[in-house]
Amino acid sequence: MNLSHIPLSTVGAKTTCPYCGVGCGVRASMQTDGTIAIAGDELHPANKGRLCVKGSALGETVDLDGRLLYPKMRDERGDMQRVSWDAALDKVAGGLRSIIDRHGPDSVALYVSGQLLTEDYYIANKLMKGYIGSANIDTNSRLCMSSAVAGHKRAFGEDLVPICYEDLELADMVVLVGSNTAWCHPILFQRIAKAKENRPEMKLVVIDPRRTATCELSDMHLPVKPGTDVWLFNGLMSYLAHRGARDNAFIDAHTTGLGEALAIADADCADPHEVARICKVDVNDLLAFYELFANTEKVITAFSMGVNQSSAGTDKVNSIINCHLISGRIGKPGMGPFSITGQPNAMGGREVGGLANMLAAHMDLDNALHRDTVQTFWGSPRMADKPGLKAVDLFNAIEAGRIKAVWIMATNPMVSMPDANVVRRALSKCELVVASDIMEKTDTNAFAHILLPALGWGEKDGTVTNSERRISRQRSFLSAPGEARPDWQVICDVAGRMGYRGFDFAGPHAIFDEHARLSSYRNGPPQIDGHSHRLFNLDGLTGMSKQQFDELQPIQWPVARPNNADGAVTGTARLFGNHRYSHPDGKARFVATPPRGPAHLPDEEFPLTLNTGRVRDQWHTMTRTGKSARLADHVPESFVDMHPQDALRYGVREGGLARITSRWGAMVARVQHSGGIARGSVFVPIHWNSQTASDARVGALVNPVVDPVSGEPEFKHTPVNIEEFGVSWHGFILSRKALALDEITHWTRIQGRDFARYELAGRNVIADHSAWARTLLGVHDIDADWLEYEDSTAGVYRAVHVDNDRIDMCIFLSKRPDLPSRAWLASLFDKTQLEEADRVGLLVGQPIEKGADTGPTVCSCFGVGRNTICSAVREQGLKTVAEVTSCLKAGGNCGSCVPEIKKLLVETHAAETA
Ligand SMILES: Nc1nc2c(c(=O)[nH]1)N[C@H]1C(S)=C(S)[C@@H](COP(=O)(O)OP(=O)(O)OC[C@H]3O[C@@H](n4cnc5c(=O)[nH]c(N)nc54)[C@H](O)[C@@H]3O)O[C@H]1N2
Ligand SMILES: Nc1nc2c(c(=O)[nH]1)N[C@H]1C(S)=C(S)[C@@H](COP(=O)(O)OP(=O)(O)OC[C@H]3O[C@@H](n4cnc5c(=O)[nH]c(N)nc54)[C@H](O)[C@@H]3O)O[C@H]1N2
Ligand code: SF4
Ligand SMILES: [Mo]
Repeated sequence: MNLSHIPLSTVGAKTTCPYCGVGCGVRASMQTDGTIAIAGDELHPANKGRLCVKGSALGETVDLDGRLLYPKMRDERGDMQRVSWDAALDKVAGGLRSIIDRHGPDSVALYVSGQLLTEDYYIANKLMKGYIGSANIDTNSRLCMSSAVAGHKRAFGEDLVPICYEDLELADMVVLVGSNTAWCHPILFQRIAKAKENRPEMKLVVIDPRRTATCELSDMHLPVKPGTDVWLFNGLMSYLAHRGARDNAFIDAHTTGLGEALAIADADCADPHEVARICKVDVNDLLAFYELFANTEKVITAFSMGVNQSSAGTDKVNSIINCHLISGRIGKPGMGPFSITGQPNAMGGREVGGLANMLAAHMDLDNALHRDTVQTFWGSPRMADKPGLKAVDLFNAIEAGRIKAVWIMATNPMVSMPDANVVRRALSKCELVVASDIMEKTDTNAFAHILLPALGWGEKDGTVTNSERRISRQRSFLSAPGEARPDWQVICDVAGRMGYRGFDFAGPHAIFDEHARLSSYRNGPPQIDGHSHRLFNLDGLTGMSKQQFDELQPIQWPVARPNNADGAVTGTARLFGNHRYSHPDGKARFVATPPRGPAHLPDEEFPLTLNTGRVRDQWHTMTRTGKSARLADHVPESFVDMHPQDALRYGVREGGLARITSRWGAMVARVQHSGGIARGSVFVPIHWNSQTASDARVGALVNPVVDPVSGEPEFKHTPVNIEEFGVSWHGFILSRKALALDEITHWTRIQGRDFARYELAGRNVIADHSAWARTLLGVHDIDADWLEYEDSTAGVYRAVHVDNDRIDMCIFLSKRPDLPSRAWLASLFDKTQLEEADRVGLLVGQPIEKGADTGPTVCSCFGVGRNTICSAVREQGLKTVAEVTSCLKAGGNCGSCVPEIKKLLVETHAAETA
């Protein structure tokens, strides 16, 4: 690990995890060997000391390998050259200015991210909307939370999340809709699991077309047909309305719109049998769910991407909220709808108005009073007066030449956008592409004219807001590497060079102060002239000194100004306790949600539905998690998960490669049968891209159709076809030195502890294996310690290069994908000296010693493999996860693998009794 040129600024810090929206508190401290120890912060209310495996591995991802450390600019030959900050900033500011002068403010755009800090985000939004005077700033949150935002605004009049995490523990029933919480929000899931352990009568229901790890602890799993959630929740609303579960007093006093919404729900969904047929779930299960919901007062319906990422995403959100409104289950402890946010600062971005259709501080672009409020507060020369382009339209506009400059910050659209090849075409012809990133080589950076190095986690300093509206500090504990700078500062410098005033800030604390002051500016009862009422209000956090900001403890907004003697501010755990919503009449709205399915259904040409999502140990496009060997093992390669009968039907085989195609693009992945997927659907993870694999960018296939209200793309339902990806050989390499494998038909690079692993497959015929392997690995010395074995009839070839008795590289090739265990071979790289038995094993292709093959990793924290767990279960008769943990440690740290251990226990016992 290359940590050497990070001068360590302090001994460590209390900070916040930069991954998911749970927003766990982290303690980072320096070790004497220069590495960083990571632990959960016991005092942080979100996680109370726990961390999931991604959080625990943070110390392995802050090295400088691959970092973008200096500004760079493309020269005439197309090569990136290091330049000074002055040159880069002049070029960005000059480029934007000249394009604006020629084509107007709407010809430039910013595309930003929920992984920016609130302070960065605030500045980006201010520059674009108040100074450039265009609302062409959108964010990857469009791909993520925008349906939830739109649903909240329709129902509550403002983007408000009513509940707090503690409510999940107080609930008697938690419904998880389109959320693989066990893998994507592991600490929240553990809090739910713990509550259920304490109160086994608490019910957990999962609504997801796939049987995910989250289902392992649930009481009920409804495997809905993809895209049918609105039918299911309309059916629930109708059931609640007619089975005595409606709260008429609440409805009459605090809501409007029930009549129309209920009429729509009743029209198509009053008959549970019909709903069950459409949703393809067992009608008894559906009725059991409806009954349970009707009879449980304290119920939380938590949802994430299976709901939001749909062409009916906003209606899905409102169909859920409708059920809480009709039963009056909102605004009290232990109940309410709950949008689980994805990114660490998805919420902060919404607070500063980082979406193209929002303003700042929860004000709206299409509201003249709001525009005046913000412009007056900023004292800005102009103000965008119409919504800007949303992500998909924004990249289309770049392709069409209407937008001529784009500045991309902390997001990787070449991988994460739907129909991602549009991004390639758009960026290739865009006059000015600026990218701010922490890494040098990403699929998006390949198209940039100017690269600006940003400070990353551990170096940058500011605030983020988690799913429960809790603002926490991310604190720096590493000083800036190379010439990297915080994003806010770079934007301010560009703004200054464009001639704008209003961007002089002494630091993040000063920006936060301005943001907090804006939130309370003219924010009062609407009866006061010129005021509007917004619940988002940080009045109590205004006027903090730098020291107070540095010491800020996690706090949930709204934060009122203290009226107590000691001046201590307190946040707000729950909203709507007073049943006042942000619509002008103070009431919540039922929204009619006529059900509709995915925009495009499978047909003859594209007969399967592609669902995409996340795996447990990787984060998005892998620029950070991809660096950790511990995180690489759980799911090393991209895959396409499908039903075995579909595999038979489409001529693909488990373990083999398949090519998946849609109307928009194609990719290659390895076929897998997890057992959790229904016929007709396939699932592919979103993480792999051109930096980590030859052809695994699933975004290229995804239908770019969007929800008409939110503009969020339909990432979960694209019609696709699948066929065998024929190759003549399979293989892999483990190597201490990096290799360039562009010539190979199919490859994936996987980070190992002290080596890189490459999974390979080729279409070429290898005439002379030995010569071919030596050339590929660069072992030309005929005296090298080079062991090899060949069985040409079986098409099997193995070679090992040993250097000073240590294994240096090995290559295994075979006609079939049944190659030796990588886990066992990887363990040989830890040895300073190979033993004779190892050398024999290497040539035989399996360990000589019993138990040496631990199998694929299940517990990443302690590196415990599947084989180890299964044999311990068998040999020692282990019955529970706790017994497995006490025997092998597996599952005893972050707990992310507990659902999988549970599954292994069931499978192993089933195999034994069979
Ligand atoms: N490990 C890990 N954790 C992460 C991230 C990561 O990259 N890796 N990213 C973070 C971010 S930004 C986000 S947004 C969250 C996402 O967190 P989640 O939303 O939990 O994750 P996904 O895997 O995208 O999708 C959730 C589930 O939706 C299901 N689904 C698909 N279609 C439908 C449908 O029509 N109806 C229903 N009910 N369900 C459906 C999928 O089968 C999938 O299991 O995770 C955050 N946490
Ligand atoms: N098919 C499919 N596609 C999807 C989804 C899906 O479910 N299916 N989910 C969507 C969702 S919910 C999301 S949130 C997106 C996520 O997609 P992206 O935002 O594109 O993915 P990341 O890999 O998180 O990209 C973050 C980039 O910022 C860089 N970075 C990290 N820290 C900093 C920093 O402090 N400053 C700067 N300037 N750069 C930094 C990283 O190196 C990386 O290049 O993907 C979306 N795309
Ligand atoms: S659950 Fe894991 S990834 Fe999410 S914030 Fe906590 S430690 Fe980070
Ligand atoms: Mo997300």
